[in-house]
Amino acid sequence: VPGELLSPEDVDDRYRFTAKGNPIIKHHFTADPAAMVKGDTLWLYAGHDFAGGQQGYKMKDWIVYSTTDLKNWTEYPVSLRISDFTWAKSGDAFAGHVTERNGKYYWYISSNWSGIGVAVADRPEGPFRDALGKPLLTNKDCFASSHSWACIDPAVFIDDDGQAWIFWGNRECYYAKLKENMVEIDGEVKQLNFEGLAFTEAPWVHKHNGKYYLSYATEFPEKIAYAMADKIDGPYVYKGILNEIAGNSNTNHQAIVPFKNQWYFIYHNGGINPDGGSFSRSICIDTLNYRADGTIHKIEMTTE
Ligand code: FUB
Repeated sequence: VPGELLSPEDVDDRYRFTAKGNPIIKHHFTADPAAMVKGDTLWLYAGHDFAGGQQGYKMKDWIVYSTTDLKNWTEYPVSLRISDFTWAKSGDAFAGHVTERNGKYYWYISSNWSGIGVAVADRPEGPFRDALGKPLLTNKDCFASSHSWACIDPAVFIDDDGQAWIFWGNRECYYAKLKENMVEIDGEVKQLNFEGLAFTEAPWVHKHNGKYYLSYATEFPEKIAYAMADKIDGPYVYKGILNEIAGNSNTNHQAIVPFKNQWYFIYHNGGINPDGGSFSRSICIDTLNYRADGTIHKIEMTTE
């Protein structure tokens, strides 16, 4: 049933399905993709939207998927709910990001008004548990902010030298180093300033041929813009729009990963008829291709 919440009680096994074009998942509404590649498997961590008719971003849990060929997918029983974070008073399962370090999997999540937390698991599909029992970052870490939901949308990047970084924000983009344990901020929180179209939310950092790429949602309805830098903390040089407004969804939120010799752009639209829309979103995957100078061709959104 589209949008219906899964729970361990009613899902006793993994659910397998075959993607037929975009959106790739048609039996749930899914949003805010975060992807992690490990060996021959792409792991997809998704927000779980409600079925059509819902107003507002009021998701209660996240869902984990895996694939080895982007066609045949496995969905796992829900392993992380916003209620697992007792401090997340607003109870909205906003965007997250998963990364691995030293054999543990860290799922950074955000909750509207409550901040950013981190859950940890021994396996990529979970079960995950709140690692801290308190937020990792709160609105007071968004020192330049004029509004109360600035502390959302974490994106973590572990650089080649082993240093982990976390980026996040709404209206302003913040960043900090993470300690080796991945659950403590190391040093100062800083604000990232860059020219070009204004930052709305959804930062994602990746590296290609020695260059750093910061992609992010801009304007509203959102497009995805990107900037490039020689160092992870900038200065970032604005390069343009990477992805236009994704159909009938006001938000756009990207994950960018290499998988089996091709880069992919994973995002959401409101593409399931008749119920899809800004609050009932669906994850899509398209290819991402670089030019010789390192800039990126605009994403061609497909339905095939
Ligand atoms: O899904 C809730 C919020 O909408 C996310 O945190 C933002 O990135 C936007 O997609």
